[in-house]
Amino acid sequence: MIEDKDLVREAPETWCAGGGKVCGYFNFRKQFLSALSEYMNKYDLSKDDVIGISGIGCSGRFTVWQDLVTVHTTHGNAPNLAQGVALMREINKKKGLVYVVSGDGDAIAIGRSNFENLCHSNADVTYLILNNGIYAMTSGQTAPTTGQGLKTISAPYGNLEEPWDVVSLAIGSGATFVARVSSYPKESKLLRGILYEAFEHKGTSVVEVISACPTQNPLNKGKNLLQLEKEYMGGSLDIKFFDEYLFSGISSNLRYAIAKDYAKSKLGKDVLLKGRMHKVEKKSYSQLLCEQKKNVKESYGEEKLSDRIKKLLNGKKVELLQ
Ligand SMILES: Cc1ncc(C[n+]2csc(CCOP(=O)(O)OP(=O)(O)O)c2C)c(N)n1
Ligand code: SF4
Ligand SMILES: [Mg+2]
Repeated sequence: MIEDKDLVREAPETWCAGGGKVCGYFNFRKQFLSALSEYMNKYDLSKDDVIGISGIGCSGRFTVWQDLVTVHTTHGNAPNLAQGVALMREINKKKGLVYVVSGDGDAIAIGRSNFENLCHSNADVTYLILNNGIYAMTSGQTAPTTGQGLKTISAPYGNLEEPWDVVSLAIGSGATFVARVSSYPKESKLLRGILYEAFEHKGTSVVEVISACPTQNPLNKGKNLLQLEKEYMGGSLDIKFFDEYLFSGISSNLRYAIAKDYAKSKLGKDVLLKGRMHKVEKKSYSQLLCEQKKNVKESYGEEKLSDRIKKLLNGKKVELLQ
């Protein structure tokens, strides 16, 4: 029986924890360990069956404290590494879990195309994005998730761009489980439940975790977690609110877009939707590849790949356009 504490690796603490500046990531870590230990016990997984991959940033430190098979990889490259690991595990029929923890900068700026490719492949990876709306580790530069107008050290007269919507991006790219939740203590039950569901989901699951950074985010500075939690709870709404009268007969990938539009036009203010937004069953690229490998053997026997291509070319030569 695995307990939460068994999954912790001793390493120096680097997240802000003093002087009223308590990082929102701590509660995420607590709920993550709790959901993961339950998941591992249910499926009888050992520590070698769980692969954790993270990028760079304060969020990237996450895997350093996990006593599992972990990789602290380069900025923006966690999704492609995870996709490759998931593919090999599918081919080798390994049981277990591949999870990624990325910051918003890591996932949506430098790693965005890798993130989209992962979602599109629907590889069996749980991708957790800690969104504090800022590049925290490097002192508070504008991130793709920073609010429009916010003054930061890299946009001193205000950020001109609208923030990227992580949920829309994940759904549009093909992820088959997508959710948004915060790491505020009042939402711990929702966070833990969604993490557990994401672990259970077969395919790419993306969970955006809204988190406070009272040290580097100008919107959070000078406020304690309780104040920030109150602001967040007042400005967010569970998508379930719309279930009764908006969603009968609507396909899962439209649910979030419709609810978002409705919330903006009917409730008259920007409400941040949270909860499970999207869930469908679909084969992953790796599953399709394994199936194809089997079928090719049955249909084409030992035919050489070069002979197959020659047949498809039907005597024509390939001309390279310059
Ligand atoms: C290739 C590369 N580019 C830039 C950096 C510098 N860098 C380190 S952390 C970071 C920002 C991290 O922001 P985010 O991913 O949101 O994580 P947070 O610190 O907010 O948790 C940047 C730009 C780097 N380490 N590697
Ligand atoms: S700088 Fe921000 S994100 Fe980084 S540890 Fe401190 S509070 Fe957390
Ligand atoms: Mg960040």
